Amino acid sequence: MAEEFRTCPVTGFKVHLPAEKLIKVNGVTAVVAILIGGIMALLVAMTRWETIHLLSPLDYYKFLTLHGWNMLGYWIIFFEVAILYFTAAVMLNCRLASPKVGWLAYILMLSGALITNITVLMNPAKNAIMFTSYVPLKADPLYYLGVILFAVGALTAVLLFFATLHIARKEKTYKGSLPLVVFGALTAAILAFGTLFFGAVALVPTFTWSMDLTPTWDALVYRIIFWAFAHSSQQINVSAMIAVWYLLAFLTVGGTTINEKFSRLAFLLYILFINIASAHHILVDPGVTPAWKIWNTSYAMYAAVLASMMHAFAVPGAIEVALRKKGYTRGLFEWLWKAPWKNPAFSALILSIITFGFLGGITGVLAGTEQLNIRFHNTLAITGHFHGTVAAGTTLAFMGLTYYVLPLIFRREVVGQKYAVYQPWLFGIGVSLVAIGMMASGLYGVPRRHADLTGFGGAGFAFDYDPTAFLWLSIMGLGALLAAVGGALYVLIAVGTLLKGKKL
Ligand code: HEM
Ligand SMILES: [Cu+2]
Repeated sequence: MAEEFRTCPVTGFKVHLPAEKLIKVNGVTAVVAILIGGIMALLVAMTRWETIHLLSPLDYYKFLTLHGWNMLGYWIIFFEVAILYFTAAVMLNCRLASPKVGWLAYILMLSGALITNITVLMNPAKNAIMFTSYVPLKADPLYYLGVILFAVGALTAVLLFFATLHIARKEKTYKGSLPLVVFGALTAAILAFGTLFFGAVALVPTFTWSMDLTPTWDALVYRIIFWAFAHSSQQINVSAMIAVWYLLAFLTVGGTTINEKFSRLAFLLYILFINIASAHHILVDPGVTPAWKIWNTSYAMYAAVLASMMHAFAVPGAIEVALRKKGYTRGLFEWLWKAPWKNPAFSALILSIITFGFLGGITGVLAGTEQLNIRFHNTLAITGHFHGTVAAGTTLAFMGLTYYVLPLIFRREVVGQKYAVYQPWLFGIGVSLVAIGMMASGLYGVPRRHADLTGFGGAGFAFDYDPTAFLWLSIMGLGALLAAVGGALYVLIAVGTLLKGKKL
């Protein structure tokens, strides 16, 4: 079956053509999802910007639900499936275990995504319950069915990744131990496996309850199980993002980690500790004891945070060593000034590291502390935190990788390179302002998920905000406009390259 492969002239990888097709289709779907999610982002942000206050409450909740699902669900996970196939098949010169199963996974995920999107659009009054789907909010059964189909599809893709690794090992398609990037993807896949198990425990009974087949959930128990699923799923994103950091350090400047064991140990810490740290989501819930919460969000959480800090040394270290080897050795920082800043993949990588660490990471450690959590809980500050981690960090890393996927997998020259140079900066600075504006206004008491900040929907009570809160909301709004330009540029460049890029 030699005709099923081609050899990449740049990297020398043996590329399995059916795997390549699946990487393409999952990647394109991810870009469509970020387009939809991005339009919704702008609408929602223009509503939270109090001076503009664009949407009615119903439209706000409709678009907020769709923004959450299309960004955190579909953009991120379709892209991750493409990464899994790329690491297991392409990077190991192996055939994908079963392309048919890959297509099945894709069809399940796509139909699930469409079903959930359509149920929210058609009947927002009932179905705009946001992706946390907290009981006793009860959507139409189709909403949950869509979520379950999507999750089963993602699980199928993860199993296909494992099967492909098994073949690669059996047929000895690579030498030595698993490359670090593949090891990172494997970490993500292992976490995904456990995560999707808890996803099933949370959502299948909710689905049967929505059809009145089973009794109601205890809301407290639901939240505990839901977060065992939804927090761990963020850890998949972190692991995948960091695998991409190592990959981009190599692709952009030829950097490899100074100490393989150190980096592998850091991935291992995620597997061991990150799942327990989910308790930061239930710190204000009654039901679990303070002692357990404090143990969990202190010791267990710090073991996981340590892992991120190890990577945060290893990746810039790899970049520095590689650039010094190229001769940039003057002073402490010549390597940094002479780095390939015009390469959008490089600037996206650096912005991803900075935003993830400084905006997302630090605020996460603060908000996840028992004693401080009450200041953050259900305020816009939480939304600010995860726009630092996943909206800025993970998204920027995936955007950066796209600039290599286009020539290497789609085999087309990237169009609009002149604009591509600015794309990560526009998006990165924009989302950073969004995150900072959200965090600051949240600490002045601005709630998250609220369309009517001052009137509270006529609920009959008032809250006097410090006027500074509104200033920060404006900064969030201006950041949203900037991020929208950067996001639109990304979609334009990606789609433009697919349609018009010169064939390589
Ligand atoms: C153009 C860039 C973006 C802007 C301007 C933006 C803006 C917003 C705003 C204003 C909210 C509503 C907060 C509230 O009212 O409670 C929100 C929520 C959210 N955003 Fe974004 N966002 C952007 C990108 C992203 C990305 C890339 C992701 C994920 C990868 C993401 C994930 C989420 C999630 C999960 C929520 C919470 C939804 C909920 O509460 O159910 N956003 N975003
Ligand atoms: Cu969490």
